[in-house]
Amino acid sequence: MRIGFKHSKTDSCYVILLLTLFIFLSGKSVAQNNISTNENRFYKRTNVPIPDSVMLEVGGLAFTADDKLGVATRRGEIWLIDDPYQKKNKLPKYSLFATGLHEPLWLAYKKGAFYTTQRSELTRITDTDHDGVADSFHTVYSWPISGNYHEYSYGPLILPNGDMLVTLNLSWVGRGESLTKWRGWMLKITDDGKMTPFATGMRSPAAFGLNNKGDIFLAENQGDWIGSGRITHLTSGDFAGHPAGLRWSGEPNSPLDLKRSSFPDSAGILYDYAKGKPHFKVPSIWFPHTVMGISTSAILSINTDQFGPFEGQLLVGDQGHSKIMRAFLEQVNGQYQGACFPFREGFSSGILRMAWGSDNSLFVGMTSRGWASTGKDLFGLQRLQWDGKTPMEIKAMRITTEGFELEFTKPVDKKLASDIANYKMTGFTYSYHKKYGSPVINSGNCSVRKAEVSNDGFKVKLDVSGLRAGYIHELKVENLTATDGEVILHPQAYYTINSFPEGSNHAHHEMAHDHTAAQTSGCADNPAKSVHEQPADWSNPDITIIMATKPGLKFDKEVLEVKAGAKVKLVFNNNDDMLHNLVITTPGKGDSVGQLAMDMGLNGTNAGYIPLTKEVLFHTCLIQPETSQTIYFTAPTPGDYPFICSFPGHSFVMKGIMKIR
Ligand SMILES: [Cu+2]
Repeated sequence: MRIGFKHSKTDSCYVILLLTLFIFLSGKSVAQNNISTNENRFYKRTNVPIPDSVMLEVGGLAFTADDKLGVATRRGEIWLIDDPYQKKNKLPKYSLFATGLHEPLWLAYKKGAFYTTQRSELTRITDTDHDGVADSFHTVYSWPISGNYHEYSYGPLILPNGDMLVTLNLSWVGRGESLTKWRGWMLKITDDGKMTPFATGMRSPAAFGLNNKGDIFLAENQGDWIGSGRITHLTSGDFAGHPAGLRWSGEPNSPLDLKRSSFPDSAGILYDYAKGKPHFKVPSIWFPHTVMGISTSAILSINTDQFGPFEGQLLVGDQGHSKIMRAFLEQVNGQYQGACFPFREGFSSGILRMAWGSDNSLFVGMTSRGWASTGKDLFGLQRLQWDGKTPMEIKAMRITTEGFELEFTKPVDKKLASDIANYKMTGFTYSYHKKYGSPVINSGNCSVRKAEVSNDGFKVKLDVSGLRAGYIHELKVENLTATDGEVILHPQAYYTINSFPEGSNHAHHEMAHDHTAAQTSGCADNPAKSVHEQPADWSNPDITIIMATKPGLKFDKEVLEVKAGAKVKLVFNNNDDMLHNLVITTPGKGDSVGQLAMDMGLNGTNAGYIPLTKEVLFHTCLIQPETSQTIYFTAPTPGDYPFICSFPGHSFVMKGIMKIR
């Protein structure tokens, strides 16, 4: 097969030209672009060229023993990439190793064989006659499927002893449901096909990985019962929070006997509800929705000092926001907790998988079809290389009896770092309920009362009041630089407290919290823009528009035609499996309103991601999956009015135009 490359050049002039064009075209994105440009000073990103004929929608990445990069695609292929580093040749060499697999979303390599999960089985794939093409597809273990589209399967993660872990997504029927056996579970499978149910409580467990101690961490995605993305430490018999998989906890080989029927529709906050329930695991680290991604997707441990100053930490990818976060974990009273930080943003498509090259560069495999991502490409393969320079970052954040200790990658300017005015901290958490997602609840400021810099300047001890167990603590540092004047690259961190260290003054630290105060997902403050009852002076609407969602993050209509001055009734049916809204903007302002919503951060969830701007004309609230909302408005003067879903990351694809004539 002849495999040709058209756009193979990753010429830096071309990249700079594109970047300049992008900045020019989207003034609002300049701040974000600066972050990406600054990150690039330390971690250089390059494209691994992909031949024109290959649709490399990456499902899985795995290096072979002879250092070829295996790539499983969502189209059911496995490609082998020879010299992905482009050391020997200007272009890497692609060869097709296997075809016809059923949506493999992972790839692993062990003792000369590839392993992947297809929808309904764990498969071992080998090239027994050594001609470079797979000829043996062996079913290691299989499980039933109902045919529901949401029954993705992931893995295997290969454990140090050679056993393998796979996870099975819940089916989606307006809520996460386990329609067939072991959906919502992590299963342990041996090479000879012996299966042991390992843990449950999963909803959409697209990724899991080992830290440098060999402990297992599971990444979850926001959904019903899951307020936000997170990583959770799992051992055998653990329950990670979504009750649907408990349908099978009565099976003879189930490692736990928690009953699904014991869950109320709304259970306060996860941390409190889990108290005293053995094996009910709370997240080790929450990744606050939209500020630290929207769909955690890949976990990889940094086990080298050749990738910057973060050895021992985890990298966590994000599909929807095309970025990578960094996680620092510590054990307090035997339980994992810690902080997450931004690491690198601006990848070309939605990140699903990451793999280490033999030279300690990071390969990042991407796909966005049907799921959308801030990276505009349909798929991609990129590579990150550390250039040996140390970025000024918060390297670690540890809890202490008084508050926190921050460790920096370089010595801090002592005068700036000892000024308590340069630290802002807020605590908040999420609701644990059968509804989809959660607003930010029980938000409360913490007060930083003292900041003490260590003699070598690498550490700052913060004395903080108002810390709460079961809460995420947002830290923002301002005006802080290294002694050499370098500005901190990512001045924020999110620390999840599950346990206070011995000797902490709990009574002093724990604020009373009021669970009944959980708000529902809000709407913006201006009710005139979101009228939910037919106005009293209308006898009838002039036009009724029924708008719905369709798969692939789309509205079902992209063009609406309405007469100026018409009384419009607009019914928005969210028949998708995630939260959406519908926002009509002033002419030409769809993208900028989308960007404003993206920048709302933690405040966004409670405002339904409706920015307070006159560029927003009319809107629905952010509505739950499988629900509907109707708004009434009078069509403005003639023009082309964009409509978007302003949920961060959706507006790039979920949009259309209302033509008023
Ligand atoms: Cu949306």
